[in-house]
Amino acid sequence: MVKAVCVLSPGSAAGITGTITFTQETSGDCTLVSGQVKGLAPGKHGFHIHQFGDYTNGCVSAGAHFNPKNKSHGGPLDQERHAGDLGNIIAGDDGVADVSIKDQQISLIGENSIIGRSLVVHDKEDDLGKGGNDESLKTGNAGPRVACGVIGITV
Ligand SMILES: [Cu+2]
Ligand SMILES: [Zn+2]
Repeated sequence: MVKAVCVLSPGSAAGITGTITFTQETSGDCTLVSGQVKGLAPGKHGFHIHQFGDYTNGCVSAGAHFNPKNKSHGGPLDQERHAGDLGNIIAGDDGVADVSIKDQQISLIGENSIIGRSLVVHDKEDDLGKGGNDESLKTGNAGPRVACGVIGITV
Protein backbone atom coordinates (compact mmCIF):
# COMPACT_ATOMS: atom_id res chain seq x y z
CA MET A 1 0.00 0.00 0.00
CA VAL A 2 1.18 3.50 -0.85
CA LYS A 3 0.08 6.50 1.24
CA ALA A 4 0.34 10.22 0.67
CA VAL A 5 -0.89 13.26 2.58
CA CYS A 6 -1.73 16.87 1.76
CA VAL A 7 -1.97 19.60 4.39
CA LEU A 8 -3.94 22.47 2.87
CA SER A 9 -2.97 26.09 3.47
CA PRO A 10 -5.09 29.17 2.76
CA GLY A 11 -4.80 30.62 -0.74
CA SER A 12 -6.95 33.50 -2.01
CA ALA A 13 -9.24 33.24 1.05
CA ALA A 14 -8.12 33.29 4.68
CA GLY A 15 -8.81 30.65 7.27
CA ILE A 16 -9.19 27.55 5.14
CA THR A 17 -7.38 24.48 6.44
CA GLY A 18 -7.57 20.77 5.91
CA THR A 19 -5.79 17.45 5.77
CA ILE A 20 -6.43 14.97 3.01
CA THR A 21 -4.91 11.49 2.78
CA PHE A 22 -4.50 9.36 -0.32
CA THR A 23 -4.14 5.58 -0.30
CA GLN A 24 -3.68 3.07 -3.10
CA GLU A 25 -3.19 -0.68 -2.68
CA THR A 26 -1.22 -1.29 -5.85
CA SER A 27 -0.75 -0.04 -9.40
CA GLY A 28 -4.03 -0.05 -11.36
CA ASP A 29 -6.23 0.11 -8.25
CA CYS A 30 -8.50 3.01 -7.28
CA THR A 31 -7.02 5.68 -5.05
CA LEU A 32 -8.97 6.57 -1.94
CA VAL A 33 -9.03 10.29 -1.10
CA SER A 34 -10.30 11.12 2.37
CA GLY A 35 -10.21 13.77 5.04
CA GLN A 36 -11.73 17.11 5.92
CA VAL A 37 -11.54 20.72 4.75
CA LYS A 38 -12.62 23.50 7.17
CA GLY A 39 -13.40 27.19 6.90
CA LEU A 40 -15.19 27.03 3.53
CA ALA A 41 -18.27 28.93 2.41
CA PRO A 42 -21.23 26.50 2.49
CA GLY A 43 -21.85 24.71 -0.82
CA LYS A 44 -19.83 23.11 -3.59
CA HIS A 45 -16.15 23.78 -4.25
CA GLY A 46 -14.02 22.52 -7.13
CA PHE A 47 -11.42 20.01 -5.96
CA HIS A 48 -8.52 19.11 -8.25
CA ILE A 49 -4.99 17.82 -8.54
CA HIS A 50 -2.91 20.52 -10.20
CA GLN A 51 0.30 20.02 -12.11
CA PHE A 52 3.05 21.42 -9.89
CA GLY A 53 3.98 21.28 -6.21
CA ASP A 54 5.17 24.88 -6.46
CA TYR A 55 3.86 27.82 -4.36
CA THR A 56 6.46 30.41 -5.32
CA ASN A 57 3.57 32.78 -6.10
CA GLY A 58 1.00 31.09 -3.93
CA CYS A 59 -1.55 28.58 -5.23
CA VAL A 60 -1.32 30.09 -8.73
CA SER A 61 2.13 28.52 -9.20
CA ALA A 62 0.53 25.07 -8.94
CA GLY A 63 -0.27 25.49 -12.65
CA ALA A 64 -3.16 23.93 -14.53
CA HIS A 65 -5.10 20.77 -13.74
CA PHE A 66 -2.89 17.66 -13.87
CA ASN A 67 -3.49 16.39 -17.40
CA PRO A 68 -0.89 13.84 -18.54
CA LYS A 69 -3.19 12.44 -21.25
CA ASN A 70 -3.98 15.84 -22.81
CA LYS A 71 -7.76 15.70 -22.39
CA SER A 72 -10.46 18.32 -21.81
CA HIS A 73 -11.78 19.20 -18.37
CA GLY A 74 -14.60 16.99 -17.13
CA GLY A 75 -16.23 15.39 -14.12
CA PRO A 76 -14.74 12.55 -12.07
CA LEU A 77 -16.94 9.91 -13.71
CA ASP A 78 -16.32 11.07 -17.28
CA GLN A 79 -13.91 9.33 -19.65
CA GLU A 80 -12.95 12.73 -21.09
CA ARG A 81 -11.42 14.46 -18.09
CA HIS A 82 -8.11 15.64 -16.75
CA ALA A 83 -6.57 13.02 -14.47
CA GLY A 84 -6.73 15.68 -11.74
CA ASP A 85 -10.47 16.29 -12.02
CA LEU A 86 -11.93 15.12 -8.73
CA GLY A 87 -15.15 17.14 -9.06
CA ASN A 88 -16.56 19.03 -6.10
CA ILE A 89 -16.51 18.79 -2.35
CA ILE A 90 -19.54 20.05 -0.42
CA ALA A 91 -19.24 22.18 2.69
CA GLY A 92 -22.08 22.24 5.19
CA ASP A 93 -23.42 25.31 6.99
CA ASP A 94 -20.53 24.88 9.45
CA GLY A 95 -18.04 25.33 6.60
CA VAL A 96 -16.76 21.77 6.91
CA ALA A 97 -16.50 19.42 3.94
CA ASP A 98 -15.99 15.73 4.66
CA VAL A 99 -14.15 14.20 1.75
CA SER A 100 -14.39 10.54 0.74
CA ILE A 101 -13.65 9.92 -2.93
CA LYS A 102 -12.66 6.71 -4.69
CA ASP A 103 -11.01 7.60 -7.99
CA GLN A 104 -9.94 5.46 -10.96
CA GLN A 105 -7.61 7.90 -12.68
CA ILE A 106 -5.26 9.30 -10.07
CA SER A 107 -2.36 7.13 -8.95
CA LEU A 108 0.36 7.24 -6.31
CA ILE A 109 2.58 4.91 -8.34
CA GLY A 110 4.39 5.16 -11.67
CA GLU A 111 5.18 7.96 -14.08
CA ASN A 112 1.79 9.67 -13.66
CA SER A 113 1.92 9.64 -9.87
CA ILE A 114 0.35 12.67 -8.19
CA ILE A 115 2.98 12.71 -5.43
CA GLY A 116 4.85 16.02 -5.52
CA ARG A 117 1.95 17.74 -7.25
CA SER A 118 -0.79 19.87 -5.62
CA LEU A 119 -4.29 19.59 -4.32
CA VAL A 120 -6.31 22.76 -4.89
CA VAL A 121 -9.70 23.78 -3.45
CA HIS A 122 -11.64 26.45 -5.36
CA ASP A 123 -14.01 29.22 -4.36
CA LYS A 124 -16.81 28.12 -6.69
CA GLU A 125 -18.51 25.01 -7.96
CA ASP A 126 -16.79 23.07 -10.74
CA ASP A 127 -19.28 22.79 -13.63
CA LEU A 128 -17.59 19.52 -14.68
CA GLY A 129 -17.06 20.66 -18.26
CA LYS A 130 -20.78 21.20 -18.83
CA GLY A 131 -20.79 25.00 -18.57
CA GLY A 132 -21.08 25.56 -22.31
CA ASN A 133 -18.04 27.84 -22.67
CA ASP A 134 -14.32 27.44 -23.38
CA GLU A 135 -13.30 27.97 -19.76
CA SER A 136 -15.58 25.12 -18.70
CA LEU A 137 -13.45 22.70 -20.73
CA LYS A 138 -10.27 24.01 -19.10
CA THR A 139 -11.09 24.77 -15.47
CA GLY A 140 -14.78 24.07 -14.89
CA ASN A 141 -15.19 27.78 -14.03
CA ALA A 142 -14.34 26.96 -10.43
CA GLY A 143 -12.86 30.39 -9.73
CA PRO A 144 -10.07 31.43 -7.35
CA ARG A 145 -7.89 28.96 -5.49
CA VAL A 146 -8.94 29.31 -1.86
CA ALA A 147 -6.56 26.66 -0.52
CA CYS A 148 -3.74 24.45 -1.76
CA GLY A 149 -1.12 22.01 -0.55
CA VAL A 150 1.60 19.71 -1.85
CA ILE A 151 0.90 15.99 -1.90
CA GLY A 152 3.74 14.26 -0.05
CA ILE A 153 4.79 10.73 0.81
CA THR A 154 3.84 9.45 4.27
CA VAL A 155 3.56 6.11 6.08
CU1 LIG B 1 -8.34 23.31 -9.57
ZN1 LIG C 1 -9.72 19.76 -15.08
